[in-house]
This record gives sequence, C-alpha cells and structure tokens, in this order.
Amino acid sequence: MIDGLSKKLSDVVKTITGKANISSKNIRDAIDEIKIALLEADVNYRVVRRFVNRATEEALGEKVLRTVSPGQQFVKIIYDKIVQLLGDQRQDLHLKGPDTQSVILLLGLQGSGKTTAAAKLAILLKKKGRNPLLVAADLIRPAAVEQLSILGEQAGVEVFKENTKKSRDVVKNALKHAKKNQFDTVIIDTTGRLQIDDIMMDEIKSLKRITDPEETLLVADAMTGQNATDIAKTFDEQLELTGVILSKFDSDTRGGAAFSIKSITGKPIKFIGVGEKITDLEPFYPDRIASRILGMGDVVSLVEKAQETIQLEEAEELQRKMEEKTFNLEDYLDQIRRVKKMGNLSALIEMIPGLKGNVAEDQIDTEEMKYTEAIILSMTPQERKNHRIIGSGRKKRIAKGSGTSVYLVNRLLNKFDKAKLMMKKMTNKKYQSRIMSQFGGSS
Ligand SMILES: Nc1nc2c(ncn2[C@@H]2O[C@H](COP(=O)(O)OP(=O)(O)OP(=O)(O)O)[C@@H](O)[C@H]2O)c(=O)[nH]1
Ligand SMILES: [Mg+2]
Repeated sequence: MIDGLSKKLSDVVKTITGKANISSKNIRDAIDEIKIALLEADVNYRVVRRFVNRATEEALGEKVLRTVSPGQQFVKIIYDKIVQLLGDQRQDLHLKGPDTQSVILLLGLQGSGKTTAAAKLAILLKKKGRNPLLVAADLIRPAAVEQLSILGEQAGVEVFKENTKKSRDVVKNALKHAKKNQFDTVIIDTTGRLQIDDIMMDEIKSLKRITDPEETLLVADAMTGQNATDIAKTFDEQLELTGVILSKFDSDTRGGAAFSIKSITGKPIKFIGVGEKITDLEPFYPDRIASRILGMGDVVSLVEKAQETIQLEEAEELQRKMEEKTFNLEDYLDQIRRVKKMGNLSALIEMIPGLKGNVAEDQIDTEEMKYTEAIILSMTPQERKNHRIIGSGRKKRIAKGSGTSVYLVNRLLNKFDKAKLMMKKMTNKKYQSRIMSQFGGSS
C-alpha cells in the first residue's frame, strides 16, 4: 500500500532531518524530490503544484523554533501539508439518530467494490450499535443479488431483495420494510457500469430522489489513480456526493487518488477498503496516513510540543503586557497578523470562548484587517506605543500614508480601545491565558 511513495518521502525527510543546518537550497531540493514522488504516485499535477508552492513558502518563511532542528521543523511542515491534502480532519458518516431512518446510497463504476463495501459498512455500523439493512438494488449484473445475499449472511445482516428488474421498486419497498422492522440504516447497493453513461446516471438520480439519502458515497478503486479522481469529479457534479470510499487501498496502489480526491472535488474520503474480507474497511484518518507515509510520527509530535511551548510563552508575554497595561497597537498588529496567518477567522472566533457573540461580523472582516495593518504601519513607533498622542493633523497624514481615511483611522483607534477594555474585563488568569494561547495561533 502506497509503499513506493512512502519510501521516497521518508527518505527525503530523513536526509533533511539529519542535517544540522539547512539552507534554502536544501529546502528547495527536498521539495523538488517530494514533488517528483507525488507526481510518480499519480497525484493530480495541479494538486502537486499547489502543494509545492505552499510548502515552499511556508518552509522558507518559518520562524525558527529553539528546541527542535530546522530539519525536524521542515518535516512537520511537510506533514501538515500532506494531512491537508488528504482532507484534514477525519470525516465520519453523518447519519440521523437511531430513532429515524438513514439511507446510504453506494454508487460507482463496475467492479469498483460497491457490493463488498456495502457489506463492510453494514458490519462497521452494527459494531457501533446500529441496525442496518442491506438492499440489493443491482438488478443488472447476473448474480449481483446472490453476491450481496452471501456477504449479508457472513455479516449477519438482513438483505432485502425482490424478484423484479426495477430497482426503484426494490428501493421503495425496502424503505417501507425497514420502517416496519426498525432498521435504522438502509444501505443500498447499486449497479455499476463500465462507463459513466446517461442511463446509469438517470437511474441513480432517480434512486437518490426516492431515497433522499443522508450519505451518497462513491466507491472508487484506488488502483485507478488519477482516473478515480476524474470519476469522483463527474459523479459529484451529477449527484452531489457526500463522500468517497476508496477501495483496494491494500493493493499496490500508488496513492494518487487519496491525495487528489479531496482537493479536486472537495469531498472527503470517509473509508478505505483494505482487503477482500468483509471486515477489511477502515475509517480514513488523514493524520494517521500522513504519519505512515512519512514514517516520522515522533518528529511530528516533537515539533508540535515545541510549537505549543512557544505559543504558551507568547501567551504569557501577552498576558504580562495586558496586566502592565503596556499592550499597544504594535501588539495589536502582531495579533492581527497571527490571526491572518491562521486563515479562517470565523473558525477561530468559534474556538475562542467569550469572543463568539461578542465580535460583530464587521470586526472579523479580512478587508478591514488589511487596512488596519496599513494604518498601524503608517504610524511612528511612538504613536503605536501610545496612540493618545495622535492629533488631528497626524491622523490626516496617517490616513494618506495608508491609503485610507480619517474616518477609518478613528474607527480603528476606537476599536482598539474597546478591544483593550474587553481584555481587561477578562481578568480571570486561567481564562485569559487559555484565550490568548488560542489567539496565538500556529507560529
Ligand atoms: N484487495 C481488495 N479487493 C477488494 C476491495 N474491495 C473490493 N475488492 C474486490 O474487488 C472485486 C469487485 O468487488 P465488488 O464489491 O463485487 O465490486 P462492485 O462495484 O460491486 O462490482 P459490480 O457490481 O460488478 O459493479 C471483488 O473481487 C472484491 O473482492 C478492497 O478493498 N481490497
Ligand atoms: Mg456489485
């Protein structure tokens, strides 16, 4: 399983971790090698290009941590970027509570692993205490119903089947049957086709309309590499997938699909098939796969610790400033930059207790952050330390220098005063440092 890629990447990072000092040339060379390895693994080239640009930018711009080596820090950056490519957080199924019925619709090309995946999912769900019903809605391929029946029996899960050629009828009756018999999760196995054709799409679209599924999962064969990504894109455009099951991840796949699907379609890989047995289905964890690929789990946690320490030190420093009332516009700018670096501001606000609900929408406007930065940068160091010395003449100059207006300068100063006031209000030390360490972000 993705052994080739894993070997190459771990070699690159091993080499660079071993170096006491690394130059920007070392970084570029290493990223070049990673780029080749990813392309060879059949990762979509646009995905690779974006990966390379971001990794280079970040690796060259990174603030050096004292307690770890630059090489180790580099590994962490690559690791983070790979986790991101693989889809960031683990995405589980989104099913309704057990008192209502949920439907999982499985679709995909011929031979991709739908029928097997149906039985595998049923087992996983049963382990979680749900009561699944398998539905044989592939009425085209000879013996498809029989295949699901056998798998269902092995899994100890009831299989709903009917002697008809109309998949819509089977599905409708299956939903009724499930309701009557308290099955909380209906897993539907559908027909695969050799090619993506209109008839197939229309059939599945109508099944989707009838069943209104909580999960519409594409079962894609990892061995087809780039192809799996293209298929996912087409299916998603037509049917709005909620996720992907990447089958045959145990085979000698080069791994490309796992890296491209989320970036290209925006839809997460939720499970991987790792063998032919009905127990061979695993939840897909981007971070675990990244660790496995790089073979550098220890280094990653080491750097994470170091980063936490720095954040803590910075948070303490900030707290000291607030207590000594020396928190000034320069520190404010620092915070804004950090928040910017973290990216999604609304997500950050969600994370910080006390801020949510206290921060109006216009206060988290990224446009505004941009001119806030420009305004503060147009001030003299003295003014940044104590903005009360800024008179109306200087306000005009600052507005001009920052390409803003006096109105905006005044607004910023008011906002800063309010922010300071808010910080003062949060006098509880523990609460304060918790907030600030979150505010500190990843630096
Ligand atoms: N090694 C491995 N084999 C798998 C995996 N998933 C499915 N297979 C095999 O792939 C073949 C096709 O699997 P099916 O589940 O029948 O695929 P399908 O999509 O239902 O196929 P059609 O109904 O013909 O479209 C079978 O031989 C499975 O045993 C997997 O994760 N790993
Ligand atoms: Mg099948």
